Amino acid sequence: MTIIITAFERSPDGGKGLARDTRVRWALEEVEQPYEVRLVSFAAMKEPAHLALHPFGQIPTYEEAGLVLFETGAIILHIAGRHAGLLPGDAHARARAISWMFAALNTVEPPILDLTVARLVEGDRPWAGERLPLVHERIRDRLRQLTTRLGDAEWLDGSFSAGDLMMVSVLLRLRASGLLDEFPALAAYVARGEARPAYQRAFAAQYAVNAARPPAG
Ligand code: GTB
Repeated sequence: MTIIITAFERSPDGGKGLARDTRVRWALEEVEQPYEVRLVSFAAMKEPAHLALHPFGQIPTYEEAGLVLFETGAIILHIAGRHAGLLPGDAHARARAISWMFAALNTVEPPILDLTVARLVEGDRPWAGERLPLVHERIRDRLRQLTTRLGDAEWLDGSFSAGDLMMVSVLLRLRASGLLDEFPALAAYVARGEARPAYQRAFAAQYAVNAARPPAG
C-alpha cells in the first residue's frame, strides 16, 4: 500500500531540510520504503481536509492503508517498528533507542525551538537582548550533556538507530546559530548523519520541491 506524506508546497527555508517532513523522508529512505508526497500550502493546512489528518493543521502527516498519523515522533516510531533498519532487535537496545528518540523531541528540541521564538517572534521586544543569552545557555547545557554521553562513539547507543535520526534532525536546526560549532564532536556527529545516503536522498527530494519555487514569506 502506498505511503503518502505531506510537506510544505513552499518551505520557509527554501528547501534546506529544516521542515519536519525531512526526518520522515529520511526514515523512509533508511528502511527503503517508497513514498509519495502531497504538497500543501499554508492556507490548505488550515482547511478541513488537512485538519482531518492533522488536528493542529501542520505538516508532516503520514497515510498508509487507512492509517493516518501526525507527529514525527509517532510517525518515525511506526516506520521503525514496521521495517528493519532503524531499531535494534535486542529488546533492551530497542528500548534505549526509543529513549533517545524521546530525548531528542522532549529534552533537546524544546530549547532549540525557544531560540527560534526568541529570535524570530520576540526579537523586537525590549527584553529580547536579555532573553537571548539565557536561551543560548540552556541550549549549551544540553549540548554539553550530549557531548559527554556521546564521547568518542559514532552513534548514541551502538549502531545508528531512529534515536540518532531524530537527534541529528533536531540538532541540524542549530547550525545557522553557530552554537553547534562550539561542540565539534556533536558537529561531527551531525555531519555523519547527513552523510548517510538515505539522508542525502531525503534532502535532495525535499530540496527539489523547493528549489523550483520562491520560499514562502
Ligand atoms: N511536533 C510536531 C511534529 O513533530 O510533527 C511539529 C510539526 C510542525 O511544527 N510542523 C510545522 C508546521 O506545519 C512544519 S516543521 N508549521 C506550520 C504551522 O504550524 O502552521 C517546522 C519548521 C518549519 C519551517 C522551518 N524552516 O523553514 O526553517 C523549520 C521548521
